[in-house]
Amino acid sequence: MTVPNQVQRRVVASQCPLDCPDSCSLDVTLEHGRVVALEGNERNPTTAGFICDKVRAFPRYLEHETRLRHPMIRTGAKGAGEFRQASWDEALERIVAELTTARESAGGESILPLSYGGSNGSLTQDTADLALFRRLGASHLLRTVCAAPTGHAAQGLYGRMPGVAYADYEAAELIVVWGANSQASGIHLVPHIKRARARGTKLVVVDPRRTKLARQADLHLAPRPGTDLPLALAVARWLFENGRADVAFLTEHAAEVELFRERAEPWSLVRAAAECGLAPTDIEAFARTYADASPAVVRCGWGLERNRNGCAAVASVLALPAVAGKFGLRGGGYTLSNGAAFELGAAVDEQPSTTRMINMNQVGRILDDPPSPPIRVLFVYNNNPLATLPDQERLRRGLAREELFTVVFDQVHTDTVDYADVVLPATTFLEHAELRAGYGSYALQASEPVIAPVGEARPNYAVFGELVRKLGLERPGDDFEPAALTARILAGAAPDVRAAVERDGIAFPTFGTSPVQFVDVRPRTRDGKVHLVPDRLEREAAGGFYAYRSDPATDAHPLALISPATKTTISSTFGQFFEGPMPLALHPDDAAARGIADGDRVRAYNELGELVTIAKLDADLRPGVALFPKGVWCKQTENGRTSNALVPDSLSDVGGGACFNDARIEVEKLR
Ligand SMILES: Nc1nc2c(c(=O)[nH]1)N[C@H]1C(S)=C(S)[C@@H](COP(=O)(O)OP(=O)(O)OC[C@H]3O[C@@H](n4cnc5c(=O)[nH]c(N)nc54)[C@H](O)[C@@H]3O)O[C@H]1N2
Ligand SMILES: Nc1nc2c(c(=O)[nH]1)N[C@H]1C(S)=C(S)[C@@H](COP(=O)(O)OP(=O)(O)OC[C@H]3O[C@@H](n4cnc5c(=O)[nH]c(N)nc54)[C@H](O)[C@@H]3O)O[C@H]1N2
Ligand code: SF4
Ligand SMILES: [Mo]
Repeated sequence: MTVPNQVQRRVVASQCPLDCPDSCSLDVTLEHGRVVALEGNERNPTTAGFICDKVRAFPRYLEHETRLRHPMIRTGAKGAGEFRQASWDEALERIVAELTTARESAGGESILPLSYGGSNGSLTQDTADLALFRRLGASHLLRTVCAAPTGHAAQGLYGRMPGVAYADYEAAELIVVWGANSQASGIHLVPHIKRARARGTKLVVVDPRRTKLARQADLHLAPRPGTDLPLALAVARWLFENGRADVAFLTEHAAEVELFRERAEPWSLVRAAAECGLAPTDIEAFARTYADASPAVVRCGWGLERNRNGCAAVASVLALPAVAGKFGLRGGGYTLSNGAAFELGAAVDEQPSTTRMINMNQVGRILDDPPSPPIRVLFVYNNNPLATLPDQERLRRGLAREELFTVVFDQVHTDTVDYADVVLPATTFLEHAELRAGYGSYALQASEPVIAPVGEARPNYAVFGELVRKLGLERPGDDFEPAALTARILAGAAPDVRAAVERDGIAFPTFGTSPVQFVDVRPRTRDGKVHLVPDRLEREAAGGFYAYRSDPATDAHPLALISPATKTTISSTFGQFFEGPMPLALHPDDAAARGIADGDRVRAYNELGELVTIAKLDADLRPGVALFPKGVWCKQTENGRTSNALVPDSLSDVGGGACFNDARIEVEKLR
């Protein structure tokens, strides 16, 4: 018997692939084929049944007015955001024609794909897109907007050895959270820190502002942004000088120990303290607490990489557990990214790129002051550059160039979409298949689409696959369907991992989910040792690795602007939900010195641009530091600019990383 109006309700499994270390496993509730709720489940133990509020509200994102539902073609001026609806055929034909003309007239390097893919797994980035752009001979994009400095440091010192699992923080006697804001950007570590604290574990936080965790810490060091390098080297020097270095461990497991000691030598407590704006006694207290505690673990975040010293700063922090001999015990060592926990095969079989390399942090410069050949076709996907890349003014000028043909392939109508010539609508992770390894939690998960695409949205693998065919670039054996891509990726995995993904949709690394460093996992460097001054980094760093570059502040622009993550967005994803002006946070002393009160309209500026918004006084900031978070959409500020209008396109010491927190500004009150 059928019951009239009975709600067809079912719960299906999925995973969250957003750019967050936790990689939650999800239960998605469907009613009549529509998503009505997302919850965390226990399949991925890290999720432990709870997820963040932003993804819990994902049904709103799926159907929001900003969602792109159809291909579109520009009708208004560049940047005006005026389009007419088009068919997929018309949009793709136009793209094919532009790609063909660019390639024939100026060579493949006049084409630039622009993607980061932090919120994408192994099926929606570096599959059909990689095949397309390699076969076109397009310029090669260096994906450096995030994690390039940390990646180089982690690779150089430890060969990206997997880190301490969140749950094992409960075994630590000391937890150091360094340049990470766990309450916002990786929430599943927080309950373990709480439980550890309840049984007496000490907590040290290193952050230029008093975060929620810093407020609870036994010791909060608030260095000036970009000075973690002298701070960590001073701690290393103190360990060596005071007989607290683990000589036996270093002799057996580390290389370039003496050279590293020499690099730390200039940084006495007093000199480092002056550079960092800290008390020498606080640095010493930290060094002593760290030396005394066992097990001791460092959660190293990404806040310390986003500056001129980024790579060496991260390396100097990662060197501490080796110098102090903190490995070999559960709850001892460090955590950074666990993104290399699984060995996986390549989704597509393409030759390495030999074309010119373009650093994504300098795309504005490349478009605005074109090299030869200039970029004629810019293809943006998995990225919202106008909101998230440095030197926003320059990028805006570059995107406005009439002779540039820009495709933006996105799920929603972002700031960047306004500058597109052709817009393509993309599916979300609930509408396409995905395979994703967490970079915090130890899980590799596969998910199937759980709903039909919204409007005419299509997955990346389908659209790029079709472009390959339409351009006549197919090769025998091409198959960009999710099943074939997944099979090729899993062919490179350990047999147990492959079997578990195929059977259960989730797999854990061969070493399990709670490895003890130097017991269950070891450095994956060529000789299995920790390299304290890795050759490659030494060669790449001007002036040698660990050379310190001083603060870029000037008398005209004395305040350091930092732009960390917020709880309500993932980079700029979900930015459309933000209501009301995002304030610029200032320390009360800095505000008072400028006659600025809470709620005043202010102008933050430097030689690159300006940001007009309201001021918020925040005594949790270090004096001299201002904050305007990442992820804000240009559309939502009074003058259509975000922190990135003030961020230089300079690069970190090694790895070509973005220097978001090297923005130096002045702020004035507006009437
Ligand atoms: N909710 C949410 N979660 C996220 C993201 C998000 O946007 N929202 N983004 C994801 C991504 S892409 C990333 S890369 C990670 C980033 O997550 P985190 O590693 O937490 O990085 P940030 O948010 O950039 O900054 C973290 C902290 O570093 C501090 N900081 C700034 N400059 C310095 C410095 O020079 N030294 C030190 N010691 N600290 C400094 C900031 O005040 C901030 O509290 O989070 C991921 N998770
Ligand atoms: N000022 C300042 N700026 C920053 C930072 C900072 O600290 N300060 N942090 C930086 C960091 S850590 C990061 S990681 C970057 C991230 O910057 P972005 O890479 O730009 O990340 P998002 O803003 O999340 O934008 C990703 C876009 O891809 C789209 N997308 C998602 N999935 C798909 C898909 O399957 N197909 C297609 N076609 N599109 C898809 C989303 O809708 C979204 O618009 O931002 C950086 N920007
Ligand atoms: S964004 Fe992070 S915390 Fe939120 S559901 Fe996704 S993985 Fe979990
Ligand atoms: Mo990031």
